[in-house]
Amino acid sequence: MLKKKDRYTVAVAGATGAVGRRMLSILEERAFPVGRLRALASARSVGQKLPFAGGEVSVEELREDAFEGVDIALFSAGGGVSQEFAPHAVRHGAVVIDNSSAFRMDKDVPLVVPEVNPEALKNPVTLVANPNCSTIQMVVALKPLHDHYRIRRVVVSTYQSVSGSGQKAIDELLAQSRQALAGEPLEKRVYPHPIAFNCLPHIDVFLDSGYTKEEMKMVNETRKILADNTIEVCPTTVRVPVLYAHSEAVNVETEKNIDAAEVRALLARQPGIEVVDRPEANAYPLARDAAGRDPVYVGRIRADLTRKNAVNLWIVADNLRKGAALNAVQIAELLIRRLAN
Ligand code: NAP
Ligand code: 12T
Repeated sequence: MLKKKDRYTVAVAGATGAVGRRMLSILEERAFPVGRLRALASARSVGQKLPFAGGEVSVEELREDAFEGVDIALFSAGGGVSQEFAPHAVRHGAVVIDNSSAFRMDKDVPLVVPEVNPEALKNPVTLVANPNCSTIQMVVALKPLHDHYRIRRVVVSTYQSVSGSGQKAIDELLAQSRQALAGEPLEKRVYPHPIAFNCLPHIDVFLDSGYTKEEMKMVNETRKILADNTIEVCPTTVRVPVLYAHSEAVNVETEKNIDAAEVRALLARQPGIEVVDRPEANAYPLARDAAGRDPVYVGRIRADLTRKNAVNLWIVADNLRKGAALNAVQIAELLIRRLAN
């Protein structure tokens, strides 16, 4: 169980990855009270140096005994690694904040977005799940609308950047873009089709229903986080040739009458949200602007001309930050703040 301390020993499992590297830099940026930082990855990376807190940390192998003395373990090395090693971290007394989909829908595991459902984090807790990136940025914007107008149905299409599938996918988009411009054949490793100059309506694996697992995460996680199984979510998730930040076109249908100007004012007051919505100045949220930043950006807020109780939104956030590493660090902050009170 996590005990109050001045400084905590923090382990990052998957520290060399696209998300793990940001976990390190965000712990540093936000001055999280880290005593010792243990950067864990596969045997391939042992001894690699990662920048942290003005110096560097040396990568150690993720092993069963790597969690001795660890207070907080941030996992971001894939579902299989979490399934195998999270129990060892817990056995050593660490609180695990897991970024994979392995435990998110377990009944006893809190699935937390600090601006949305901090009350789900009840002490004592041993494992907390970080939601899916596309779900996180959507629920940050949906929560105030649900509180004010009671959401009945959400129809969402995503435009997801390649960094969501890790460093290899970032390398693949860059390599294929160069190959395409040079008139060379496009080499595929990560995705089943070229991602350069293309859009793939396929994220994670297909299920028997015809939906992908990524789409069903948006359905199930949204309901769990908003604690309301009556909300209908109808998703299409699409990979686009963007490096960083996911965009989403979202249609929200509510029980009460909803008004776009009121929604704009309501969202502008929310912590964690920045409204960018001045069409007359061509100002709307853009992936290139959201990359490297913390807020969830919302714009194109407008009435649904075909429905009385519905609005359309365009929601953009950095998937590696709010969609993954930042949200995980915010959960850790919430945990230690609870201890301090
Ligand atoms: P990535 O860039 O491919 O990095 C993967 C990391 O996991 C690397 O540090 C890698 O270490 C480590 N790793 C892989 N296999 C391992 C093993 N058997 N033992 C120890 N370490 C191992 O991927 P990423 O984008 O950072 O994503 C990592 C995971 O985070 C994903 O699989 C997913 O579960 C989760 N994720 C969640 C969200 C979200 O929606 N919240 C978003 C993105 C990712 P080496 O460098 O040594 O190979
Ligand atoms: N397949 O954590 O490929 O559930 O963008 C996040 C991102 C799974 C997850 C992706 C994925 C997750 C992706």
